[in-house]
Amino acid sequence: MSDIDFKPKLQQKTKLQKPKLYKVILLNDDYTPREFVVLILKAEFRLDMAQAEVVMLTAHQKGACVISVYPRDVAETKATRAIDAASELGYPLQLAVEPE
Ligand code: TYC
Repeated sequence: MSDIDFKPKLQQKTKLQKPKLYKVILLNDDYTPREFVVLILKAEFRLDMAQAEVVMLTAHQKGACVISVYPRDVAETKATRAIDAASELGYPLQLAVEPE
């Protein structure tokens, strides 16, 4: 008789966790030019012109607008890059990252 064990192994019980998603939120201010906000939304967050204008105007009128959701490291990197690009030009643009 063969020594090979064909019995099924114990089922793995550990369930894979769904990766948590984080919102990147655009915050309004009185100084950053609208055109620059639209530019950042297109370049960093890959929004098209129409989406970028809606998000920018919503933040402008309501104070804040969710841009999109991402895994934590992507959300933080994108928010930081947007803030840094604005800051280099002297604009006070701020973005927040929050769990979904
Ligand atoms: N409120 C700015 C202005 O009137 C434009 C602006 C919109 C700035 C959205 C930030 O998240 C923002 N120039």
